[in-house]
Amino acid sequence: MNKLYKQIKGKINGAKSIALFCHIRPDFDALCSMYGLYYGIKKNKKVQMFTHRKFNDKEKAILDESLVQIDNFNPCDYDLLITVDTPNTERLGIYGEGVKNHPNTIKIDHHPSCGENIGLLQYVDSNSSSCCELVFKVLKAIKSEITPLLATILYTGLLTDTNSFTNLNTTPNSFFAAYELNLLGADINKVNDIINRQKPQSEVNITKIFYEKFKKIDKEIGLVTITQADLKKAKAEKIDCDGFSSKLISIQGINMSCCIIEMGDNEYNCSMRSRLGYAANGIAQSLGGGGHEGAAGCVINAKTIEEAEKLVIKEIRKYLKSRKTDEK
Ligand SMILES: [Mn+2]
Repeated sequence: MNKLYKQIKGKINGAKSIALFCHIRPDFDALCSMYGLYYGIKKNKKVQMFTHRKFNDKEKAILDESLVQIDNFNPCDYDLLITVDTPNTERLGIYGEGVKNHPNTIKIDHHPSCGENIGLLQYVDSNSSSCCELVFKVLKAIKSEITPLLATILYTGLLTDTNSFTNLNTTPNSFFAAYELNLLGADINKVNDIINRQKPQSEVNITKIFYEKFKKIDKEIGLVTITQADLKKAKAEKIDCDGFSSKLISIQGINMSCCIIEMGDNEYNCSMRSRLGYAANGIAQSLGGGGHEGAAGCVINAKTIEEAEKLVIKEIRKYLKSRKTDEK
């Protein structure tokens, strides 16, 4: 067994009580990495998962919400803390300080490091499609029993973080993990149905607005801005917009895409995608965020959504210009 897996195994076996964490505004990969780890290590231990918000219907269809706690985390109650899918303290939200000051922490993540690092022991592989793929590797290495339920959960993170195996992060390893999880009993039809075939009406409503507001800038930048008023009109929430930047990059001719969503308090969430050969993470980084080459994001503070849009477009243009100069 590789040394890192041995160290992780030692820490998990040596702990009696473990707390698990994922990032703020969690997506399926974050939640499923946490749940996957939970089911894989909970035997003969006290393991508690923590998150930041209640689950939506899709999440409830795959994950047992009664197992997770929101807030009321006391670091002294646990002798080991494990974070998944989270690159830094800030992304841990209200749990950041507690994790930062704990003497025994493990980080399992697939994001390139940015911001204030976490985890005294780190298993980070930014070439991995999803954090679930890494959790699967860890569970196999420490010889956890992978039940069909656990396989289904890990498969969900793999499917969603690769956007059904279409994102640039999809590798032979992701297909191989999917193959193995399927053999272990992952209910891939159920997951596919929940993820790809059960769009709520709210998402349909906001998607109509999304296509109305789609703008093509400089022939190759796809941009949409969604305001709180748009969400209200569609009776939708931010989560209904989760696939928007991927939709933008699926449009012919678009090389860089960006979806900006008004969060309130002069805060704008900006999610970016890039076509093969283009990188979104440098742009996100220059705006205080981060992510992967093909998928990145940041939060922008601006007075208006127009101002946020201008800031993002400026950075994208700067990047595209430098890219053209590099090509010459
Ligand atoms: Mn992820």
